[in-house]
Amino acid sequence: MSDRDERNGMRSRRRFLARTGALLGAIGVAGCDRLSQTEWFPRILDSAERLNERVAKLVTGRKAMAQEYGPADLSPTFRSNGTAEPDNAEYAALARNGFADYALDVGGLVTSPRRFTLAELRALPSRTQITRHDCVEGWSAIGKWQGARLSALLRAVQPTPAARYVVFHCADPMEEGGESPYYESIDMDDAYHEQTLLAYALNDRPLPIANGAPIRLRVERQLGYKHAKYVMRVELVESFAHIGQGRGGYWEDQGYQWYAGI
Ligand SMILES: Nc1nc2c(c(=O)[nH]1)N[C@H]1C(S)=C(S)[C@@H](COP(=O)(O)O)O[C@H]1N2
Ligand SMILES: [Mo]
Repeated sequence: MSDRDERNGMRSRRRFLARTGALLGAIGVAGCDRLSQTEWFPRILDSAERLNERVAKLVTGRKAMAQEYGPADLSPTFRSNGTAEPDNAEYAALARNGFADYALDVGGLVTSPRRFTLAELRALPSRTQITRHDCVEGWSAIGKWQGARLSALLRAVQPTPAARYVVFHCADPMEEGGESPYYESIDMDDAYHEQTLLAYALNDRPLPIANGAPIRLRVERQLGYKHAKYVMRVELVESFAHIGQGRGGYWEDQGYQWYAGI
């Protein structure tokens, strides 16, 4: 979306809010007693409620929380999907050493690019949440995730005003010969969302390799393929046209939607 589109969006949103206010105002002025005796009044109320719901979505939509569950809801096992172990010699060497030498590279459109060791990531403000993971292939699992809030990491590197997306570059090659590593991207709304984490623990244990060790993204309002595993590098960009085939993710390049909201 261009800035102009965004401004137009804001303007029509304001117009919509003004119209809704006028409608609710009219109901108030007319008085409830007489109105409630008419046959059409309940229907108006009903549609006002639907309008309110739409207004609420417009105002809070991208900040709304994904449902969280309790310990009793945890799936007995959290299955692995896609890559279960990256076919990458550099990654294998890190894994052999228990990821002691791992560092997450954060750069692109940021004021202070830097690398974060696992200890530094664990020291960032964190969050623990029990959520349901939904894969387009038709399975779900509930797991307990702990990780650094992506918002905290971003505050540390200070994205420039031009930054519009966060890109996650992964360790697993998706083609023979080490080509086309898995990657994903999200916009700034999801990047600053309270439940968006760089997770380092699953069900109170260090993240297993099968689930993306040492760091994987949790972006709870979206489908499974957005949750990049084996994240090695985070890049802030204005556009992802120059990355992969330009659609913002490995599966997006194969035709999946970029915004996979649930
Ligand atoms: N790097 C990487 N990330 C990935 C994938 C992958 O193959 N490689 N698969 C995606 C898909 S389709 C799903 S459903 C989830 C699976 O996460 P899990 O292995 O923890 O179940 O990871 C996503 N992230
Ligand atoms: Mo998936």
